[in-house]
Amino acid sequence: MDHRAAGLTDGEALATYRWMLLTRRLEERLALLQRSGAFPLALSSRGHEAAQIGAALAFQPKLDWWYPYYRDLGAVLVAGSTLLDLMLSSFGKATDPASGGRQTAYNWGDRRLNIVARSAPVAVQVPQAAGSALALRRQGSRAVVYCSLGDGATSQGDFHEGLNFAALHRAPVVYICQNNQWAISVPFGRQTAGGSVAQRAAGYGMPGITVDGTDPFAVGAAAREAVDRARRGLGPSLLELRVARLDSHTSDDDQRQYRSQEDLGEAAARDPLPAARGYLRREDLLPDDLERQWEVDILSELDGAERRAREAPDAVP
Ligand SMILES: Cc1ncc(C[n+]2csc(CCOP(=O)(O)OP(=O)(O)O)c2C)c(N)n1
Repeated sequence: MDHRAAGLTDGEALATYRWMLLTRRLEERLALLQRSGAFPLALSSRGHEAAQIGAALAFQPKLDWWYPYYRDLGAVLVAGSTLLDLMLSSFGKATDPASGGRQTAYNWGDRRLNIVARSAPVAVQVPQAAGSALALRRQGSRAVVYCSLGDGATSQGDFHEGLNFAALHRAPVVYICQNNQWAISVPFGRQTAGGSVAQRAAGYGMPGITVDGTDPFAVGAAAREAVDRARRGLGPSLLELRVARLDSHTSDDDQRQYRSQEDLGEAAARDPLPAARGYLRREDLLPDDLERQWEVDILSELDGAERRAREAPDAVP
């Protein structure tokens, strides 16, 4: 989608891509660190960046509340987590803002930023986000709640209970389903009746919208509308962002065991990074030197964060 049609200035379009690039480079560093034995788990967000950044930028950090799921690296960055915060969490250090290194990595949380740590069962955050949203409204807050989940999580009872409760009470929450077509090794078609997540919203009387999750500007436009609706007291929405999962479920998984070469090739072709970059280049918005400078800056930020995280005290046993 043309970024102007999505209501963004040239500067905002560039900033969107800068966030996507930061997310990608951080993900790559965490994967490398895991492979080198620095910590046990890495969980890839590659392929989801446009969805995460496009959606998260529609919210107001520090005012709004966040229930991100484990793949939502880009959203926690936009919410205000620093590279150091996220490294501390992956390294399991005592100063990790989520849990002092006690929680499994990728279950991020930060009291300072209204990011609520979820627990491991998928979809538990859906009713929690509904409850928080209702509480915020009763306190007279203008805050809206961001709650993300995968497509597999929509098979859980919590998903349906949460949507029902949120809609019934007009809770100011936006549900962001990042549909990558896989729940570990189970394809979408083998666990989701009806073929659509978004359509399920109709049963609860809330808007349900399907968006190309590889287009950050289309996602942003849909998310801003949903946030605005929630802020005006009109209740929750469900966005289904269709994305491609480029990597295995986690660093403990090998997707070549259950995905065909053809499927992997189709996913790779839907990588949102080169698509967004190509768009900005065609629009003459992303000069070579700016891109080079960003890469240099991000590399140095990552090096600094990694060094400080390595030096930080370990979690207390
Ligand atoms: C209730 C529950 N069942 C099973 C699991 C194991 N599990 C962890 S992640 C996952 C896949 C979820 O897939 P999806 O919601 O599509 O998100 P994705 O990882 O694809 O982004 C499963 C089955 C779990 N954490 N909780």
